[in-house]
Amino acid sequence: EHGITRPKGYNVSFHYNPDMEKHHFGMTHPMKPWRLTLTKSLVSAYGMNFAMDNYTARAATYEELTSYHASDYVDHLATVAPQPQPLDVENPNPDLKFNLGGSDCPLFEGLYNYCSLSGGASLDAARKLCSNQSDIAIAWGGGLHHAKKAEASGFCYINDIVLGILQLLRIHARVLYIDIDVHHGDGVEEAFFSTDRVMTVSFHKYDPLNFFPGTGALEDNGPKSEHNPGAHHAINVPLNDGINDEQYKWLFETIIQRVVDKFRPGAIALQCGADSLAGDRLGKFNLLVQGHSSCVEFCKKLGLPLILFGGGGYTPKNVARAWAYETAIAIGHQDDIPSQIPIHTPWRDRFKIDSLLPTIQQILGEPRQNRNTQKKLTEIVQHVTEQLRFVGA
Ligand code: ZLV
Ligand code: CA
Ligand code: ZN
Repeated sequence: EHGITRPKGYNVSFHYNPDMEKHHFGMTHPMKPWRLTLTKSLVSAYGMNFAMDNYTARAATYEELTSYHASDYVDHLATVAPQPQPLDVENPNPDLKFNLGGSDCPLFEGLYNYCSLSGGASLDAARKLCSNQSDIAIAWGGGLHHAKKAEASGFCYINDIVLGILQLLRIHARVLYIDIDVHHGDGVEEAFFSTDRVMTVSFHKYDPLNFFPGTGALEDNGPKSEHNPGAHHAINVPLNDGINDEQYKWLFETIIQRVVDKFRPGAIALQCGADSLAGDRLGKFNLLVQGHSSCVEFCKKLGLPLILFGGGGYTPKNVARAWAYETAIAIGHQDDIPSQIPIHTPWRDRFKIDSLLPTIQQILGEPRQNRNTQKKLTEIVQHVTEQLRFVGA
């Protein structure tokens, strides 16, 4: 007996397609679709599937993909031949059409299928919220926030988040987008740059010359022209290496509460990129699953329709822990699931440590130096508060 029961009068849907993991970006590429299998295996081992509606996501159609993306770009994605692996060492980034085929966005076998499955899951999740069949809809295979209208970028080809938000905008006057991936959510910010119906808030490491994508400064808040409705509707929270749970939770809750009070969204889209966790292969923060997931818990408590997307996350065992624990929060079982990874979990040995919520010492030994001062964090909150004076709903 697992004891994981369905929350009464509250519906959570889980949108996933196991075919996503059949796709490989290449041996040395940090993006590992297999992390989704590891996540699903942990979610199932805890018996969480008994407390949710589980859907095998379908592939998004051409018409759905072109509801945001340029048709010549989608046509190219659908027909382009996979490039030989590995890349030519002499010329790793040859003439890139739509930024495809370089080392960040390789052309692998089945790419179009992979993109359509990620988009299909996010669209299904958004539609479950629109039809009131779900209170929280989860799409861990989505969250690919760098993809542009006619260009691939940073491991992202199709912006499933934009597709999902466009669905939410059919029902809701205003949608709040929040992004806790360690990278700036530039693609989503750009898509809704000129509208006051979507407010975007990204928390990220900001180091323009050394960290991808280099955008997302505190002062970048949307179009500079006051006549453009999108002015003041982009919020950026630039951070340095080593931020901890306590600081992140304080920043997140202070900023999001003020944003919600002023903007009054009808729904929230939360990108839960797990590369902001301590021990990530690309990220350099000191967040534990507890700090990361406190963002999900806070958003849930706001009581608005909520869609949870995946995103980055390059140490699969940590990604699976975070997204499984965040699934537990969605169904309200975070306090009654065992703190040990269940013994029958497939690939249990991949987790290395038995605990679902390891300490910073277990993950890193010594935590990374924290380069965020309280003074800087206070300045950020002050700047955001000033921006919000221009936002009224
Ligand atoms: O987590 O990449 O730095 C959402 C997400 O936000 C770059 N790319 C660009 C700019 C110059 N290039 C470097 C090219 C690197 C190509 C291969 C790697 C291979 C091994 C290890 C690390 C990387 C890598 N690439 C690290 N950072 C990059 C970024 C892209 C980051 C995308 C984050 C995506 C899913
Ligand atoms: Ca972010
Ligand atoms: Zn990322």
